Amino acid sequence: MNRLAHRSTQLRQLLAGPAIVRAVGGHDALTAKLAHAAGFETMWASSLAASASHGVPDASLLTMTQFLDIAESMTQASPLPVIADCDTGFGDARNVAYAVARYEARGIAAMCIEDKRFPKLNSFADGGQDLLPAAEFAAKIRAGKQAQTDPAFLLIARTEAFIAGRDLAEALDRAHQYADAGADAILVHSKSVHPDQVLKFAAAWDRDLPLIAIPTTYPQVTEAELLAAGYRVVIYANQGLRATVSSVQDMLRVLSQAGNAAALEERLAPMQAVFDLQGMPGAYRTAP
Ligand code: SPV
Ligand code: MG
Repeated sequence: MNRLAHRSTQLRQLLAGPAIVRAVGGHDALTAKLAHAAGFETMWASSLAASASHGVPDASLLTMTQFLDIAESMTQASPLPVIADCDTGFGDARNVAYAVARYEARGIAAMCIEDKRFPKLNSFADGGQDLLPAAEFAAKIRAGKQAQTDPAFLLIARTEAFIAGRDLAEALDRAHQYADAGADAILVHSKSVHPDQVLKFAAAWDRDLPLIAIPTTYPQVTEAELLAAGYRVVIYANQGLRATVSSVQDMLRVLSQAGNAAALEERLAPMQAVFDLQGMPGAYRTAP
């Protein structure tokens, strides 16, 4: 078995352990290496980050192949299992089945698909949050699960019920249907500024499937609180991307004003750190 084939098993082992599993969002191999070095257990191959890195809206514009290449490069670059954010699954149930086969073959640990209509818009954008009928999305989950050959591969069902303004009863009903269809975990997304929605969901959740939260708009919630409520995975989906934007913006503004690069030097990673991250062979090292 090649080394990538163990990633889904690794993720299942993490899910079976006592601690909450932390995933950090990213869009490239370098981020995966930084996440690993910072101590995270898994990576989230974020559609927002991938789209932003291409300078386009997170609106189902990139192709499956582009997302797959990114998730694979993250998988290759670090020992972490990668959970691939696959938006709506790139089409209908047949597209999901095809994607599962492709992602599994490239060593990605898990795919996550969401119950919005294609083309989707990022969950925090106004409009474009139409949901697929639950039965139609459940059929996508079933098709994906039938397509996998590695029994450890995970297909995560993400409900956008709260994002679309639906109530707790609908979110739970959808999650139950997706669990019945064979989903390996349920991601409950919320854009509330309080964690109440996701905490109430967990309090009412009565299945043995792991729950996943993305605390972007309710960052005050702690990992301990989520774990106590019943969440098994927390995804810090966009903090790395936003850190990149703010720090590159600040640095380049200073550089553009300064007339030379000395003003930045103390605040920059040394070349040696870059070489270390990319695994530059010693013979080529000429870093100052
Ligand atoms: C992503 O990181 O692409 C996500 C999370 O799907 S969110 O941006 O909150 O929709
Ligand atoms: Mg996304």
